[in-house]
Amino acid sequence: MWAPSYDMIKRMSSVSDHATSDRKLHPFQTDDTRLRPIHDKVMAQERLSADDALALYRSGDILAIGWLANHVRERMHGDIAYFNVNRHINYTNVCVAACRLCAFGRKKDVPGAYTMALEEVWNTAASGYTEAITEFHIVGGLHADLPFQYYVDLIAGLKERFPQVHLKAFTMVEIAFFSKIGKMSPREVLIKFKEAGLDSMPGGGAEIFSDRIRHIICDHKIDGGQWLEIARMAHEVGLKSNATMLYGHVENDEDRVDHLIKLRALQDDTHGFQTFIPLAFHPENTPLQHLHSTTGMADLKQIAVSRLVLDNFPHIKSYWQMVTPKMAQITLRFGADDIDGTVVEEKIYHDAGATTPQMLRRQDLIRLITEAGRIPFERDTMYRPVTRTETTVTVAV
Ligand code: V47
Repeated sequence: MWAPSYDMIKRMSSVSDHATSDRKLHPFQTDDTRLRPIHDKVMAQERLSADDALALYRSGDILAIGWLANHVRERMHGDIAYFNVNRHINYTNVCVAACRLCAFGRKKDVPGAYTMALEEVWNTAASGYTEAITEFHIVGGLHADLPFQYYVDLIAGLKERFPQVHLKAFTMVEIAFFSKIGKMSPREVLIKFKEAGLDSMPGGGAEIFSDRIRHIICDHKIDGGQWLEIARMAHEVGLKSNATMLYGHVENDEDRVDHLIKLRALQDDTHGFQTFIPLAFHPENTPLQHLHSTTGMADLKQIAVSRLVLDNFPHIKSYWQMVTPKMAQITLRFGADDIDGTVVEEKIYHDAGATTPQMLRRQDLIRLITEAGRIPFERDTMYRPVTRTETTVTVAV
């Protein structure tokens, strides 16, 4: 995987007025004695335990936790903050699963249900943004009637029409579903998609691995063990993926710790995860709409704890659509090194009441990052640098 060298990070840091890499580390301060041994481990680059993770969740000293996460983030990435120019495509919202966490899925034939013909997928891919896109992020509902070939053609057709664009498509949950429809193993499905042009996979559908919580929020989805098993297979067949965690609903601290530790263990085995993305639950228009939205404190802490516990994940993404652009900007000082991309069209959170804009322009992302005192780094999906001139876009390989 391409990654900026330490020298490159230093060089880039020294060209920004806002960047702060050369400053002296200000001292760690806390009045929470539970954080002292965690500080010592972080400085010694020792792995944090599940108990350490619990202590972090239970501490109110957000500035001390942020200090620690920021220290690790700067050790890994200096002042660089990544973003990309991408477009989301949700090919259908028809879904057999009826998850309580979701406001996006619809039963077939109800008002608002849609399924794109392949021609519409091509048109959507080409619409809505003037700058060259480097990634399509493609996910959809679990549609009982679409044939397996639809998905193969969708990938192959996009690759043929947009050969320069990286195709990051289908969650582990979709792969499990397609394997039933196509009557083949998940591994065979992954290989078929890879042959058709699939480049990597997004991190969705992981939710929270705990069975107790999955029964409440998404009882028709594959279980946590199956999600991890399919992620392992994807990595084994040579597909990188992301991982997510949905937080801020009915889970507790232990459930979140369990989720992070399971991801970390799989990553030790495969090194196939690129980025971890904590997703703040949006309750509106879901069967769980009596729950509250997450608070700023919970969002900041989740990013920071993720950075500290997932020591083997290269990147922690603060998805601006989820936590708002303003909060995503602040998280760049609390452990996040990536704020995702232009997105262009977002349906999953907007159906669940998100009030964020549908898209940000490349310039907006750059401004958010620069004003956070970080160095904007346009990446492709594999974190390689993207350079643009007036007429071309080039990815360094
Ligand atoms: O899996 C669904 C979540 C996920 C709601 O890999 C909800 O780069 C909050 O995975 N409130 C899909 N969350 C989005 C996703 C993602 C997004 C951006 C980047 C990447 C990446 C992945 O959204 C679902 C589910 O966990 N979700 N409904 C809701 N009401």
